Amino acid sequence: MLPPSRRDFVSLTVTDSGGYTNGKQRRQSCWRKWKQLSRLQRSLILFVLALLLIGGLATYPRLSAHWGDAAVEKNGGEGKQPFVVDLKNQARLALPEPPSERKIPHKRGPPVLQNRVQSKGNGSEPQRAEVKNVEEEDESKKLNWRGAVIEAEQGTDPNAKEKEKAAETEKPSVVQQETRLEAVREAFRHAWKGYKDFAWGHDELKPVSKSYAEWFGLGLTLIDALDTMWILGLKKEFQEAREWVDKELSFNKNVDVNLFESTIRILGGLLSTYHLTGDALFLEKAKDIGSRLMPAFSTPSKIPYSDVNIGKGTAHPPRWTSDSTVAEVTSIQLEFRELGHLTGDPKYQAAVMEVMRQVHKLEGKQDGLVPMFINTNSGQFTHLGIYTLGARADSYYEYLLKQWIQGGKKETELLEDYLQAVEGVKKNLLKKSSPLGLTFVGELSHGHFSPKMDHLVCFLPGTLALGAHHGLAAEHMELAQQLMETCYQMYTQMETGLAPEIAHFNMQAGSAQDVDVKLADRHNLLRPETVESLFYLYRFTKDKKYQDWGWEILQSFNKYTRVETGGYTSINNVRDPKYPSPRDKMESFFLGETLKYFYLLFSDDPNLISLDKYVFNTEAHPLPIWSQAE
Ligand code: DMJ
Repeated sequence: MLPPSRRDFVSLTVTDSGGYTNGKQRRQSCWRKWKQLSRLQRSLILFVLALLLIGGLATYPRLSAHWGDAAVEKNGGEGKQPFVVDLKNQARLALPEPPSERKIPHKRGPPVLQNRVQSKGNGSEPQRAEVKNVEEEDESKKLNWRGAVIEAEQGTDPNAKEKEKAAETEKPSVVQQETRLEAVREAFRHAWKGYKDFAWGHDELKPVSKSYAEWFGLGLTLIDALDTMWILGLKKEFQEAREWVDKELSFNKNVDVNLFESTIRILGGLLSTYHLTGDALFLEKAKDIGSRLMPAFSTPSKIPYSDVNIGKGTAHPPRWTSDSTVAEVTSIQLEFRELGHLTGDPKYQAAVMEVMRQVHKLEGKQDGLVPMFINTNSGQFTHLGIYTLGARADSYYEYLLKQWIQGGKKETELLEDYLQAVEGVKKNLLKKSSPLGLTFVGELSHGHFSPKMDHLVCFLPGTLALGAHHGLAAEHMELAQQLMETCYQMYTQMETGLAPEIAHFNMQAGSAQDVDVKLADRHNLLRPETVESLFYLYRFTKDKKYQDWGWEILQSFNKYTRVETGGYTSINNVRDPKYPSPRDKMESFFLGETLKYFYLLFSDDPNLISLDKYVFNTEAHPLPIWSQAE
């Protein structure tokens, strides 16, 4: 037994580490000393050792990690597991394991977009924000936050993030664009079904009576629609129509045709289809009809007659007059100039430019505005004193600008006449309506202003915008935008959402609405002018409101003019949604122009008939702009 004083204390003898001792001896003396301790002392020592051991084990991983981290940094820090690299950043450790679809974003945009769009509204926004922050941080460090190795393509596109963001905002509009384009294709197919079933090879479909009408007997609708089918990508329909042109179309017919209408629809349609397809069949047909129309120019004044018999080679004015319409004789130039260009035969260009030369010099204009008639004997304007941008004068103004563009902007007389006419419109025909203060184009009759505006005038916003695009005054674009709003209001203020043929604008303060329509003017012929201008305005401004306005108009056409068994019909009354009164006629320009312009309006592709390469004739057939060198 030990004395009590020694039982209460643990005594450890520390040997002098500097002195040499034999190990065996030391073990023996330790053991002896241990044996000399009381049981209580030994228990206390064992307890303390056990505590030290447990504490040491508990801190081992942190120490191990720390050592590991030190080793990583020494080796450059790449290719390691994230928990090792990110020990200093506890936020990273807090991130959940990313779902597998999140591993896609660096590879492909759209699938990620979908995930993100879908996750909207699921209450997952905060988590998305957290992930995004970490991704951004990692990008700067060129280290994938997931610890995976970044693939070469992922790491080398410095704009990947911007592209992904842009794609995210574009996505809804891409879907919307395709929906609208498909709606136009569907409308075309529906119209074409009616034409095919009931009017194949004839001029116009009568969709209600399921029959057809002839005007020239030349398959007018089919030819007018050729390039529309090409642009809309309707290959099967186009092939069927080409087959008909190849096998059935003959201009060797004893038939009177209107020079202007057959030039803009048939010659224009064939030339444009030739340019778009490169198919020589259409050029051959264009040459054939072009040469057969030439007798119209054999008049005392060289101002052409309105009608030609393409089988007999004779021409004449209408039975009741020797006058021709000014718009008609001055809106055939783009087509004959292009025919001359393609054939190398100067007679085509010479004939139509002689008309322009004479009209340029004529007396009887008011500030560049032309009367509506011109005499084929004297070559003088007749019925002086009435000035309009509507029927019988409209496309004169359009073709001044477009010939200048077609010819590479060198023919200064055409430009001068156009610019003077725009000033003439501003000075004499522009007024504001009530209550909305819409800018509209009225008419002048022997010095009296009339607030009457044809739907035909709605070509003007598009033409003004085209001129501004080709370098004319920016104020032309401002006027274009004002007039575009007016043409849109001509639709929205009607009960059917469709414009009348002629509108009268209220100018007295306090009027209930801007647009009034006379009983005789309430018809809608499926005309294209407003949609045409919407197309130009959208192309040049990229303001989506123009597409939305066009979309509304297409809905209205579908609601009130679509005939169940196929085709669309013009209607008598745009103010009666209960009974718009079908007229049982689908004009060829509905397929040639209206649906084509809808399609181009809804497309966001500026190269789909680039307005720097093509100029549209007045029937919406694109013809090439000649290069500057020509
Ligand atoms: C088309 O034949 C042409 O757009 C022409 O310039 C005017 N009339 C119809 C369409 O409204």
